[in-house]
Amino acid sequence: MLVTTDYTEKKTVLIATVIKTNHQKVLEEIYELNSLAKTLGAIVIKEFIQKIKQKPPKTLIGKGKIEELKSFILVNNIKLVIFNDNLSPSQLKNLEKTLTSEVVDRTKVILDIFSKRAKTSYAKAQIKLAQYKYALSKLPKLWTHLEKQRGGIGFRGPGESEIETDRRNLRKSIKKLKKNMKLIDKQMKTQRKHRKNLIRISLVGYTNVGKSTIMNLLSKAKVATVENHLFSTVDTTVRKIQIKKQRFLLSDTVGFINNLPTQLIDSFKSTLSEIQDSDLLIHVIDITKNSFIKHIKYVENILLEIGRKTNLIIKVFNKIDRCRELNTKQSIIKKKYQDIKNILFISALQKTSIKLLKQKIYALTKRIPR
Ligand SMILES: Nc1nc2c(ncn2[C@@H]2O[C@H](COP(=O)(O)OP(=O)(O)OP(=O)(O)O)[C@@H](O)[C@H]2O)c(=O)[nH]1
Ligand SMILES: [Mg+2]
Repeated sequence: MLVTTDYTEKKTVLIATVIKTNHQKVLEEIYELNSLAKTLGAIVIKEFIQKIKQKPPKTLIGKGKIEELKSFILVNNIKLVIFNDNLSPSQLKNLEKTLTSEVVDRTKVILDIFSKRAKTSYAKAQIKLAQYKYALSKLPKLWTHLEKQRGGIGFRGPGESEIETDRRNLRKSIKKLKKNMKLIDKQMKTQRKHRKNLIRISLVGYTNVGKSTIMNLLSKAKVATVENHLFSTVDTTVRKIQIKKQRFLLSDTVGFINNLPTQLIDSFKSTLSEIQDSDLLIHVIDITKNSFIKHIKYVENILLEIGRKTNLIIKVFNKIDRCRELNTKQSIIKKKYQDIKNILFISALQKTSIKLLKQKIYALTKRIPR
């Protein structure tokens, strides 16, 4: 039922649309999309950024650009087209037909990365749920793949009743998965009750900022995978750590990204309950990124959406070893954020100020009753 896309070594082009006001934002998004596509093994040949006044509904981009794309695809033997925009089922279908190439959107790419990275059965189930929901939202589109499988040209396509059967099956699968996940949720809640006397800390932040590196440093073990990729971590890892005589539970969670697919946020809510239940959050930020202030906002918005009971947050600006204009950035940060005593500048790679981080964690949580 689920159509998986094979990205490996496929010659790929990326397309993003821009309306007057969001040029910078789209540039950042397409840069990220490029990393995401490469993570999946695609060979990105070119990025197209198309200014539009109003999105033409049928193919998202205008006729002229479609023609340009078509010939580029033909000449360069492009096999995959990735859109930064979310595409409706009919846009997907029309674009694939016109461009004679496989077309996917940003949400699909993120879902595929998550599905590849998930290790635990719980994370796998969460991603499957998100994929089912995504498939449901694109349902008529799935049939173009089935048509191809059944011999392509000449096949008349599905009738309404077949699409309806497909829809029904998807809904059934979603219901079944949700039921299974509820059972696991219950078990996890019981486990958590046993660990109630420990202070809980979660590492949160944008993807690729160094959360897992810090997790490994604080837990003095190589428990978390560290990679220079977006979304290295999609499973939550929890470890006991000790600072002075106080014991804590530290969790490393999935990274966030701008426009994180809603299907994913929904199905990851249980994993993210580690964050909801935390007594202290360590918000890690990559200070080398120009858009780090925006990243802080995205993360704060997602935190608002999933809910958290604590107001205790340490903002940890990481990667100072690699940061150009560190002084300028530090003064911007100090001006912008009032709660200056809960801000730290560190390098997890060079272990700079890790001691300070530990002291801060200890000092902030000292008064939490256990
Ligand atoms: N230069 C520099 N690189 C760092 C530092 N901390 C982490 N990195 C690198 O940044 C990359 C991402 O680190 P991770 O710890 O995997 O980041 P993450 O936030 O867990 O990423 P996801 O799990 O993908 O969301 C890796 O290549 C790390 O080696 C640092 O202080 N300085
Ligand atoms: Mg990680």
